[in-house]
Amino acid sequence: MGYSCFVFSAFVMLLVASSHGARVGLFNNDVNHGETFISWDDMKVDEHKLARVSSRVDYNQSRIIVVDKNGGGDSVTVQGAIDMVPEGNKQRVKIYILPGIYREKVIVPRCKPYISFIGNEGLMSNTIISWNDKASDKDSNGCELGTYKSATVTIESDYFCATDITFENTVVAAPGEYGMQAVALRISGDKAMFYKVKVVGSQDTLLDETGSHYFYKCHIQGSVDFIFGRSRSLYQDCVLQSTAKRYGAIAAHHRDSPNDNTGFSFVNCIISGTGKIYLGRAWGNYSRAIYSNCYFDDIITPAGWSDWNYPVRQKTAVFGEFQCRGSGADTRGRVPWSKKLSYQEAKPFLDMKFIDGEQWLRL
Ligand SMILES: *[C@@H]1O[C@H](CO)[C@@H](O)[C@H](O)[C@H]1NC(C)=O
Ligand SMILES: CC(=O)N[C@H]1CO[C@H](CO)[C@@H](O)[C@@H]1O
Repeated sequence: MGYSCFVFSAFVMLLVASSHGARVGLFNNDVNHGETFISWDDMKVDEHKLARVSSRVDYNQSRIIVVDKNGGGDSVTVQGAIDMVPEGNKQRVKIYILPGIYREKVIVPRCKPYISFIGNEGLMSNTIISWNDKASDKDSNGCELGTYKSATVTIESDYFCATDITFENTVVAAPGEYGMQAVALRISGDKAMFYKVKVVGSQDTLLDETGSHYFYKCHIQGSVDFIFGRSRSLYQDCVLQSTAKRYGAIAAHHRDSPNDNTGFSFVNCIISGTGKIYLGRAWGNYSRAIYSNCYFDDIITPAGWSDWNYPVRQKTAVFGEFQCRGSGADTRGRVPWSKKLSYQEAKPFLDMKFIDGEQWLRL
């Protein structure tokens, strides 16, 4: 990773030096504000400042890079904007993406922290990053991509945030069909926030891979295991939209030890669409998923939870519901090894403390 990052950024430096000489000065990394947290300012741009290229700095000296597919900004692609950010970046860089469908695969490498993606305020469907790779597609060497590399947008760096934008993978999986896993968003960086972001796919939509993440007022759509990975994440006030035909599942959380602090906590979310679907499937012995104060449409399979055909996991998986409502929330048909939580049991999962938010979120 380090090597490819180095080579890549050396190439970018050349590119920047030749075609954007005047803008190199925008990235004076001498100043480190030490802002090791994410705030609302990081998800806003002062649009008045955008008119003059020479002063594209924003609140707290954040840099702004404008992406306009029609050529009116600093880059016509999202990846082009990321390429302008220096390796080892130490300050917030806001990538402001004008409305349109950006058909590209995007990677924010590990060595570029503090990046924001910002779309049109209040209009998350206007700015769309879209691609259509699936697990069984081949790379240039003829090897199958696999699920992880199918992602349309991959975020490897820490302190990433995004708002008012859609991440999409347009592959539609038919149940049981080989190699149809198709990730729209893959997040492996630590400490990330997604606010009013839409993630649209079918099988394996959102790879919530590793780290602590906060999804607030997001819309996540898919059919099978459409939120999966090893992260510790809070999904608050989100809509989880199932497009499953007969069978599907929302959360496939992967946890191998009772000592891992990871898990998916869904708080005050709405689950709707088509089904029937499982609330979760046990990927790993200690898989953990909790739904609290959520509304479930009549699309939840009565058993609620699956052991992934490993009955041994019934003893150790941590699957719980707390005060959910709606016709899908009737727990009478649930597998006996899932839990109906008391307030005391649910409490650690109910707010940002679950993700140590007080250490890295200032909202
Ligand atoms: C899961 O539990 C089973 C039964 O205890 C054990 O054999 C297996 O090694 C465990 N898997 C992992 C990854 O720890
Ligand atoms: C994130 C951050 O540091 N925000 C600060 C930006 O500057 C304003 C004042 O101009 C502060 O109020 C914010 O806290």
